Amino acid sequence: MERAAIYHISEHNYAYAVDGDTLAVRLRAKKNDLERVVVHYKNLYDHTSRPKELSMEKILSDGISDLFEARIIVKEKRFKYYFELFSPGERIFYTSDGFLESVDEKNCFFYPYINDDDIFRPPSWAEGEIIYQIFVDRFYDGDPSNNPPGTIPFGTPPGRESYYGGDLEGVILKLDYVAGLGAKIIYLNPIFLSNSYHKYDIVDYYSIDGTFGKAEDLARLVEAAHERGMKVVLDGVFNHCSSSNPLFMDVLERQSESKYRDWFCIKRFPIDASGKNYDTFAGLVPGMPRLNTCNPEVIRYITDVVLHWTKLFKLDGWRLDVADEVSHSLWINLRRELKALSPDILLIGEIWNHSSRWLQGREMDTATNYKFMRALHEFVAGKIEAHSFWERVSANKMLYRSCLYNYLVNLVGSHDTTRCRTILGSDELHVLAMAVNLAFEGMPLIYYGDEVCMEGGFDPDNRRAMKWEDVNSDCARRIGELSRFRAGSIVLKKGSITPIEVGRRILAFCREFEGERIYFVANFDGRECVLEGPWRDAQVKLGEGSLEDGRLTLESGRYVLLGYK
Ligand code: ARE
Repeated sequence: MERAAIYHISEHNYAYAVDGDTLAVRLRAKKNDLERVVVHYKNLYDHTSRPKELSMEKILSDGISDLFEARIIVKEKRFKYYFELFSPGERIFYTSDGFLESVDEKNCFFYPYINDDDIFRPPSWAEGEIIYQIFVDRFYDGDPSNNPPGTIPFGTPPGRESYYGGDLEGVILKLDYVAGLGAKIIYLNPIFLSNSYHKYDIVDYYSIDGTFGKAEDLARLVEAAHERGMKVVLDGVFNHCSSSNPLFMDVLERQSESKYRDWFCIKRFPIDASGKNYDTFAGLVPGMPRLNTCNPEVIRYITDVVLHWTKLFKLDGWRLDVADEVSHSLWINLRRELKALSPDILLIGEIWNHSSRWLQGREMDTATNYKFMRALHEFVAGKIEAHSFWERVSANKMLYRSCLYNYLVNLVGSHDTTRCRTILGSDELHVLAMAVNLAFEGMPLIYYGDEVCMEGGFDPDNRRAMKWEDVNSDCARRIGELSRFRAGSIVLKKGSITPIEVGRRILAFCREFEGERIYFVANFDGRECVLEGPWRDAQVKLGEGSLEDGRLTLESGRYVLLGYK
């Protein structure tokens, strides 16, 4: 037994409350080292009865380790527990005092008490649902009267400060199109008053930018979305504001005499708008002075902004910009007050790397899963094979609580990345990548235009105006039929996922929910494949494969969904 590889700690993602009396416990070990893991557990204050025991399930395996999980129930909500590990020819107890041949109660791990606010549940309405991301200026110009001077026509290549006239009225007019994709959630890039086209530098948090419309337009948009059973998520940019925001302008004018001097990250005075002596977004953009999100006054101000818009328009969620640089104290306060107002609101953190620090139940409900995007792009581009893709996915999942697996926001691209279609180089590969995401566990995000195979290089070219002329293309048809299927499938939205390794360039997995199974198989192999798998007596539900005597014939560049009844 490789004891040095054995790991458990009674907190974070290794011991977490899943219900008032139910604790999930996890143990990590070297891959294939342990034959069995048993957890012995009982009420912390029970000093007489024998502990209960439960075999732990191996839930994940990456290239080097296995992760075991079990859910133990103690009605008194107070837990003490230890593990019994079995490998060929060896059995040992693993306790808070290390490896022991025999266990005394004082050696146990302890989880003293499950308080209600220890239980972390993202809002159930969002589980597995499709998010459609709209960069408003580039989507549809529903009201030309609000177009700023110099607005350019759709189809013109974007510059660094281009305006196309897209607006909230345009989103309203295209709601049926978005609903037709099966998207439950509409995520709008920033819409508050800003001097830039992208509006990630807010001048006034209490005004809708006039080039997008008025507050009543947002009200109509939310109402129209709700009438279609859809939800609206706004983009909250609170890590920084614009250097033209009156809050910062006051500091520029009054310097250290300003009452807002501690609302920003000022290194020393004097400061000037060139970025001298103050911190900014990424430390690189003078026009985006960083807010001091540890300051209680800033926390109050931002929390009030979010409460204001949420209450006014019955918003369903917020995507929180640069979430990993804003203080935890701000997010903790914001979640507490926002969930008190609207318990089912969805909080999505924009985080590009490992994000479980923000997913402990006191801050975000979920986060962008760019690690999934990178693994998928590398697989599709042939840089890694299927086995490595699954190892990357599993290693990433080990960092998160199981309750998050159908909530992580999986994406093939966004307004911050080169378009997926451009990275992968062909409609065929792009459609397959979109199909993988739409069949995968998690909340699949469709960045506007990706569903019609739009191209685009790095920012700003990845924000070209929507190509409405392509919405009836073959690419759009194939992606649309799968997104609609997913939207109607409880298995794809709420099911588990199990990799099926049937080829180096084949991505295949089983989705299962309450006994119902759907298999997804995508052929990236460059040639037709005939594949044997666990789908023996299934039928083709969607896609372009054929199944005979359990053998699946799938052309290269095609995917298939297999299922029963
Ligand atoms: C644009 C150009 C820049 C140029 C700048 C000049 O992209 O190259 O220097 O203009 O002004 C917004 C606009 C961008 C604009 C940017 C700065 O949308 O067009 O840049 O403001 O003015 C990191 C952050 C992540 C952030 C990305 C961009 O962690 O939060 O960088 N994403 C959000 C929004 C952006 C927005 C901002 C933040 C600023 O989604 O749209 O940009 O509010 C690795 C790192 C990540 C890093 C990622 C991308 O993966 O691990 O941390 O993300 O690369 O750089």
